[in-house]
Amino acid sequence: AWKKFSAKEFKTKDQFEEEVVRHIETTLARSLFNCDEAAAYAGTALALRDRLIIEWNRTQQQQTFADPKRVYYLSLEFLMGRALDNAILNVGMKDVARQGLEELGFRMEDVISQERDAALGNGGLGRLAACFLDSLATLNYPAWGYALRYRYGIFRQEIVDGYQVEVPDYWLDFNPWEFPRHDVTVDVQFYGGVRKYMDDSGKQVSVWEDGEIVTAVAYDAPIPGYGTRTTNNLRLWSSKASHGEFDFTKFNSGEYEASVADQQRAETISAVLYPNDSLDRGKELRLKQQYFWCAASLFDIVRRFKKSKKAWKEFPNQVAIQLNDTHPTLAIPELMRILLDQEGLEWDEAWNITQNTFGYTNHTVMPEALEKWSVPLVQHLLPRHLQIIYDINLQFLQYVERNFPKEREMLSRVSIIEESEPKRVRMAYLAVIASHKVNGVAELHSDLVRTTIFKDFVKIYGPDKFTNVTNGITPRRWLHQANPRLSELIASKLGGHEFLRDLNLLHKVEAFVDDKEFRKEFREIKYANKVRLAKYTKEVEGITVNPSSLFDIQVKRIHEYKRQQLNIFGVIHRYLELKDMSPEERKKMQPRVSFFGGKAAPGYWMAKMVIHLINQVGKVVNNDKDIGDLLKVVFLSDYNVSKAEIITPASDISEHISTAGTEASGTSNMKFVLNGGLIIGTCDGANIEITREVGEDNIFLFGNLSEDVEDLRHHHFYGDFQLDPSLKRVFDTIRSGTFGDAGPFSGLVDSIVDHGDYYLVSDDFKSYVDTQKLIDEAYKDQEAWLTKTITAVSRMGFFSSDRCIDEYAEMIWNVEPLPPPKQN
Ligand code: 26Q
Repeated sequence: AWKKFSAKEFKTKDQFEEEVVRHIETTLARSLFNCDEAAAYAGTALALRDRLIIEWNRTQQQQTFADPKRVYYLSLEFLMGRALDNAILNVGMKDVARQGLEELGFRMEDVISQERDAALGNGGLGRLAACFLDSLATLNYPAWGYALRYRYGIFRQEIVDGYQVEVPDYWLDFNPWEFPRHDVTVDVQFYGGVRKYMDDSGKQVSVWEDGEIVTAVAYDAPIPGYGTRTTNNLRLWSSKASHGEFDFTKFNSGEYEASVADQQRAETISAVLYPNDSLDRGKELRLKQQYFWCAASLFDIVRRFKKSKKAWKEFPNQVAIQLNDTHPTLAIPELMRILLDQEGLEWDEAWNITQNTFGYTNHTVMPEALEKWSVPLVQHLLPRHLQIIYDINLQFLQYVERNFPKEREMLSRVSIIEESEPKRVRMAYLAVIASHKVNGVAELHSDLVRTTIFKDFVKIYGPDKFTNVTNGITPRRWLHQANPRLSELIASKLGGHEFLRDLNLLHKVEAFVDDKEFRKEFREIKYANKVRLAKYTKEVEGITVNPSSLFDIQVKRIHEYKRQQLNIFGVIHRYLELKDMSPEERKKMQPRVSFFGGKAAPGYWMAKMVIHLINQVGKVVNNDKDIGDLLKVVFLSDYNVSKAEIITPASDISEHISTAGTEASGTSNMKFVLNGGLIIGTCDGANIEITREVGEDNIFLFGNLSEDVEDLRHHHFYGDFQLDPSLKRVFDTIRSGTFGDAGPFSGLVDSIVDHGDYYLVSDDFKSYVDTQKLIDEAYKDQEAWLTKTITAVSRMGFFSSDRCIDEYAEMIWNVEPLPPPKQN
């Protein structure tokens, strides 16, 4: 039905070609005679962009005119990946573009792969934000994303001698998707001091003055929805020196160097994405980034609200702001500052507005990963905000004291200010106190949010403030784009692509689970996707793998809690068992390829040693003549969104094996199953809900449960534990130098043997290895395996980010879709 929205479409391939050529010749000033793939990409992107802009403008005008309640999604990360493929799909031009490019002498896939990823994120949290934008537009919600325009995205990972090397990712050379708005700027203040005085009416007024000013410039990117004309906006702020008086003074008086230095210092704020997906404690520049972005975004939101000339009490009826983790928590004291100091509202009214405006999404319950900023740093950088935070805290603690007079020990526990040396601001507590809803990202995680880190707050506010919205993924990118053949197969059986807008329709696929023809095609598609990954592996990593092997994949950021070490120790164990066998025994074994991929934070030593161990094991195993195809180990370097689109459809098994209770949700688990792969996983995060949906027979669960973790750690602490004997043998092998110098690996081994095995690798080792054996057995029955995968795919409808966004809209934001007007 969406085909009829012709405004975004080219009528014919000739018209499309014409536009591509016109852009290459004029916009790019290039001759068609030396038109390479890069030029073809640029021309295609520009031609398509013209179509997007029409609907983008239309949508924004419609939103301005109708002035509905809008959603603002504040996220320091949007891991968008490539835009062209998605844009082609969403304007409904796949066939036209393919044919047109072919006539010009190009394969569409090659042209699409010319684009650099927009890699403005670390991992799950950033990719979730990108999926949410796709769903918000697809469902016609009036919504904006706000982030920073980093000049450098997440670093590129190279592997040199088996070690990770970080290379800067300068991605802006040619970015046709962004539109600088040099007329949309905000001046943001830092440092300075607060002056208080009484105004004529005797009211106390605070003025924040004498600070340094940095200017934020808006860069906008269109976010087209699928099967709709709605095209939303992602606004990225770039920092530059303000054109205030004193930089000019310097320049005029001949201090060119000092003037340029000031300029560079200002530009540094939005220069680089922090590549740490847990914490960079105490970095002043990170706090500056957070405030710069919050202040610019809030100014923009308030400016838009004020245009409507509504009373301030209407603000929460016009504006919903979602905080993606605590990174944007400064938006809270910033809104309070605007309302109190600039708009002259009374505290209670300002507080009411603030609480009803914000929602906060938590993504971790690991205490060491919760953001805390030192009070002296906040005092120095944001003196007025610190006062407001103290005032919020005072009001809150008085409320607690009044309502829980017998629980005075609770006060220091729930205080926003941690009484450490130095004192620190607990950002998560501030976010909880100032939001009307707090949500976790999977059921288990939301339970843990309520019973562990925010337990006291559940008591204070009641349970209704805390809720769950299980994460989801967009089926447009993670099914249709990544796996076009599977998407078309499903479309052919379901009579169209409607399932891409309503993923629950997938349940109809289950009717074909015994259909011979369907099964054959489904199997062929999986095989073709494995061949594609094998080809990529050969070309890029130089390793030959047999696509008939069982493909076992673990791709995600490298973290101790995600336990890639458990996986690689399991691989070593498998290698040792294979070595023990006679050639006859080996012949009965299931060939397997273990793929790994993921970046380590640059300062995270343990994670880097895990990468090194994987590469060293690969070197030995892949060249062992006894082993041959029975086991290969591949580290896929520089894992990112566009590589995930190749990797995800190629798994037979993917690994989601975090220590129970540590992975808030996980989202790649959903992607793999949706693409016809099964999971080996712990009872953690969304694995639990995936199990409920697909059925226990269609997933391989292992390991200790979340409720047992505390006890097990206790046993370790009192030295009351036995290292798993198979794991001990793995460690002995590592120590003997089988995988090269054992020195670098001592930390990995010692953390388990001597330092309490915090992530319970030893406790789960046997269960893990046994489950991998079960998988080998199950895989031998290819028919039964196929049935499992088809069944699982058909039951994945729940995990669409569309479902997720509808839940946020109803439970947290209270916003309605604004459908585009019908075209005549
Ligand atoms: C914080 C302060 C300073 C520097 C960096 C950071 C920082 C940056 C990124 C902290 C955390 C992150 C990213 C966290 C993240 O990706 N969490 C994941 O979120 C997913 C979406 O909800 C979940 O599926 C994953 O379980 C969760 O780990």
